[in-house]
Amino acid sequence: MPAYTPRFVSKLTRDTLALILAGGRGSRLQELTLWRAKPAVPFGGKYRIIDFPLSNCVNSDIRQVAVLTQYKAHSLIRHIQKGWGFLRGEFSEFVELLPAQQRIESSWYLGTANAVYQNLDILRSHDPELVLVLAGDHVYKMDYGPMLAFHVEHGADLTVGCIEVPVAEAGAFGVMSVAPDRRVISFSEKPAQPQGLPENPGMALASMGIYVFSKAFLIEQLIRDADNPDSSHDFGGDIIPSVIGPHRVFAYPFLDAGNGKQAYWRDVGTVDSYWRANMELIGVTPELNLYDKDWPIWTYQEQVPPAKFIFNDSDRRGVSVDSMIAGGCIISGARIDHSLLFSNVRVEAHTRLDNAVVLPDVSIGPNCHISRAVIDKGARVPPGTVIGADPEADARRFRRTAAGVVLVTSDMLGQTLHYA
Ligand code: ADQ
Ligand code: ADP
Repeated sequence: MPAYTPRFVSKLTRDTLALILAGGRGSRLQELTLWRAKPAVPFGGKYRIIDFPLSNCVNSDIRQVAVLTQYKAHSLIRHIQKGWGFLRGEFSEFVELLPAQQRIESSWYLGTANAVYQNLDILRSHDPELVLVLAGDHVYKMDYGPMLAFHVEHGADLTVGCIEVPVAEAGAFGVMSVAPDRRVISFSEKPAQPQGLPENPGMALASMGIYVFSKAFLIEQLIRDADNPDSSHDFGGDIIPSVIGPHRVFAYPFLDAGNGKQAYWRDVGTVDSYWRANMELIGVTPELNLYDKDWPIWTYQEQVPPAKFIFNDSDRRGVSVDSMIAGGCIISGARIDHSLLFSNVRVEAHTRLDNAVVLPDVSIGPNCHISRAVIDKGARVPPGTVIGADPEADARRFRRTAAGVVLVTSDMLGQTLHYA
């Protein structure tokens, strides 16, 4: 790849508007997205998923960002308003919220392309050179600068970020094939029979759902698509397939800058993948390093006191091993193994947790044993609750996945207060 002067890339990032699509429900996350949009789902002990693409923008020096919201956006909007107001308006930096129901057609966004189309006036008024369209619901660390540079270097109209995924999983993605110069020659959205790569038939080239458009080209395509009565107004389903061939569409491979291998990228679209991605963070050297000072993940978190452990002499509990425990937690005479506790979690005496992901503001009473579970925000787990020992009992009261992860929400515990 050619070497870019820093000024070349920094000029591109300065002239880029990022649009983060954050309107999808993410229904495969089940009750985790009953009261909140998927981008607002808590992740990694103190973040929400949207913090990852937002941090990627800021760390890539893209500081003109609009977030398009729709489904159950209340907690998402509140999080962004509280946590992402630090950009400097006087330098034309902003994170702007664009809720669906306030836009021109006074209707909800249809597909992803329609969401952008409804904001054409805002796009025009910012007048960027390039538009970076991102999904608000993926967990990854990515410097978008090299992708913008790739777009310009290749004289592209549209550049699609891509990764390799096993063919067996590729049906959930847009799947492409590319020429040796990385020009996209075919693209099918969620194909029933995805094509493997010629050099590696077990893997397919999948779209990450992130796109760089030249602004004029994007506007032209959105207007054309809006006039098409047969379109579902979706980038992956409609716009991209229709521009391959007549226009210059390229695939940008998302590789780790350090070792050139496939970089960390997670959809966390199901309860199982959500639980697993959180569990991975506890490992000694997880693929997603949250402690990387070069790529901080920004967020909003209320001011809370340090985590506190109260040792109980009678059964030697009040300890936490192989775990991540956020601020504000109080572990009083309980034992926590290989678990991730978000902020303000209370765990009482003689309780044991292992392989648990516990979202903020949960309280767990005494004498509980909880294993392989996700406990949703604000849940109050009554004394003596056992989760993870009897699959049938778990499935009756809670949601138990095929892989045996149990999701517990306050609704399932009969509590009427929801915490988004
Ligand atoms: P999907 O995973 O199906 O496919 P989609 O439902 O189109 O993704 O959502 C993309 C993003 O837009 C998400 O962040 C979602 O929250 C948001 N979104 C969805 N509908 C919206 C709306 N009406 N208004 C605002 N935001 C909305 C896409 C691509 C595939 C690609 C995968 C990668 O279509 O080609 O492979 O992403 O995950
Ligand atoms: P919090 O207690 O975390 O401040 P809010 O009361 O602000 O939560 O609600 C956050 C989100 O959850 C909102 O989007 C709201 O629509 C949804 N929500 C909470 N409780 C209910 C309810 N009883 N009925 C419908 N929606 C609810």
